[in-house]
Formats: sequence, C-alpha cells, structure tokens
Amino acid sequence: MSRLVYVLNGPNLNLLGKRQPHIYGHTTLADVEAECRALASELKLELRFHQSNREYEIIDWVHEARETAGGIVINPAAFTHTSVAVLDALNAFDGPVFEVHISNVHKREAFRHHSYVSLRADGVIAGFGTQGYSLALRRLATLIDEK
Ligand code: CA2
Repeated sequence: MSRLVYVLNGPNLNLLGKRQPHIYGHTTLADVEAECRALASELKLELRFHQSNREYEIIDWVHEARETAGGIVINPAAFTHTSVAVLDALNAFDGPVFEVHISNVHKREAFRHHSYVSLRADGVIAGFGTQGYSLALRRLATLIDEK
C-alpha cells in the first residue's frame, strides 16, 4: 500500500486560529500542517496537505489521491453537512478515509449532526481539537503498516 497520504481541509479552515478561538482554538492551519508534516516524517509517510474554499478543488484532490495515495484524512468543514459530491468522490477512493472535526459537532447545532462524509469514512474524530489530525494520521500509518 502506498505511504502517500492526503490531508484535505474544507472551506474557511484557512481562518483557523484567527477567528472564533472559543470554538476552534488558537492553532493556525499552518501550525496543523507543520505538526502533520513532523508526524508524517516520524511515521515514514509522504504527505500532501491542502485547504480550499472551493468544493471542486477538494473533489479534484480526492480524484488525484485515487491514483496514488494509501489513505485520506479529511476535514470537509461545512461540506460535511452539504456535499453529496464530496461523498461521491470519496466513494470512488479505495483506501482508508478518516473524517476529522476539530470541534465536537454533536454538541453544536442540529444541522452539524448529519455528515454525508460519515457514510464513507472508516473512522470519525470530533472534539479532539487539532490533535484529531495526528490521531487520524497515526491510525492511517497503522493500517498501511499492517498491509
Ligand atoms: O469542527 C470542525 O472541524 C468543523 O469541520 C469546522 C467547520 C464547521 O462547518 C463544521 O461543522 C465543523 C467550520 C470551519 C471554519 O473554521 C473556522 C475557523 C476559525 C474561524 C472561522 C471559521
């Protein structure tokens, strides 16, 4: 199995650490990327880390991952709750997919309780702050090592 993993981030996550710290904390997306890169190197994973506010870019990265990657970690942000298109793209990917949410979506508004992506995800992490990304990467490495 390929040791290349994609970490994909949906809309508005570029604002992480800059607004609403009471919900999302003070860590910026650049900090998250640095932590993921350090951990990936420890776990001997190759990392592609992306964020976009555009649905089609997330879909295109999932398609790109189909050709090359061993797994995907995705925080689809608001697309979690709206996007059949992101779900369809992930359904065309064969490897493990882990869905990460920084906040505990189940403690928040009712519209955040439903996730299209969870219909495909092999695991979901919510409410562990930005540490959720590291937990998901560790699990992915375990699955890749086992193959
Ligand atoms: O908890 C999460 O990680 C979410 O995926 C974040 C999304 C939200 O729509 C989901 O329901 C849960 C929002 C991402 C926007 O992030 C911001 C960060 C700082 C300031 C403003 C937005």
